[in-house]
Amino acid sequence: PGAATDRAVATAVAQPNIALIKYWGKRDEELVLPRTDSLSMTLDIFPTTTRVHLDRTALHDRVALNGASATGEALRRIVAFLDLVRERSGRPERAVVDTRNTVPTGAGLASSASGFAALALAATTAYGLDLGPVALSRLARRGSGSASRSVFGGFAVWHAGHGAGGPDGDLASYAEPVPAGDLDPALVVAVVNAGPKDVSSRAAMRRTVDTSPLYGPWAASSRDDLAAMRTALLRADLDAVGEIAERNALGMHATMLAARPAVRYLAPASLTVLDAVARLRRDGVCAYATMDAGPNVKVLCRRVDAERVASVLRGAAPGSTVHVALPGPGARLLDE
Ligand code: 2P0
Repeated sequence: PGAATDRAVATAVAQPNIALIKYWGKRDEELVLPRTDSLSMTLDIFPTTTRVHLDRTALHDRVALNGASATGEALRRIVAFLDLVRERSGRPERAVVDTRNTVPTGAGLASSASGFAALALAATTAYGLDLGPVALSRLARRGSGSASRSVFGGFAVWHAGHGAGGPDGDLASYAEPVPAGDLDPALVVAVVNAGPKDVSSRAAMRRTVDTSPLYGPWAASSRDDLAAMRTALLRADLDAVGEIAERNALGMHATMLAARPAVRYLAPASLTVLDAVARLRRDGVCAYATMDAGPNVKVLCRRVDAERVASVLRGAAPGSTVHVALPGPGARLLDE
């Protein structure tokens, strides 16, 4: 162990990503292997900052989320992730984790993506592992699937990989940057409700895969959407990017609505925002919506139109909070 390893402390920052081609459905729950490839844009807003330090004398990990002790499922997932890092590093120490989100947790705003990307980088560094970005992405995936993409800035594709599970499945499933042309996009985030969701995305995607007759057709069309999306990104054709993203997201929500019982994240205010986006398009503005496991709506548009789009959305859904995001950086370390 060198000096860096002996320090046994690290702080990392990561930002959420919003998928333009969605991840919805696992083929292996334990390894977090998805059924389809997905593609996202990492945002420049809502950072999560996570500090990990090793405590040689502690018998248990201690985790603070926004200053409060983590308990239950949140604690269990973080400890399970630290166990993976301990196994790989061969260091048995327990850790003290302090993580701060600037985004509402569990509201479909990708807090688990920024959270596990930041934790993966801080924890591997504190435990003396020096993983490259692809290996880091593969590890972050084990915490939360979408975290694999927040390791990278800009646009990233997460490969579903191949194989049912096991070491081969694990090795082949990671994210990497996607080549894009000269796009100048913004994502306008309309937070219509910042409260936590009733059904976790983990449970909702399981129910969708198990019971929705629309799941198979959506997964098949999502493969075509991904190929078309790669072409649209290379051509920097924002209208095509938006059109593909919107149909992929609404298709994903259709699979959930057809699940038994249905999972419905769309709220009345979500539909109001979707109507406003359709009106913007009729007025000649390039604007397309995407939605995740929550009622909030994210609108892809040109950077020059972002303030106009934001003010239209504020007017359409007066109770909402609207943020403008640009493509942001991947996970990085802060100086201690
Ligand atoms: C996505 N979502 O691609 C999709 C679209 C929500 C809707 O990734 O079970 O928190 O931890 O792997 O990553 C949310 O799912 O789920 C998500 P787990 P995760 O962004």
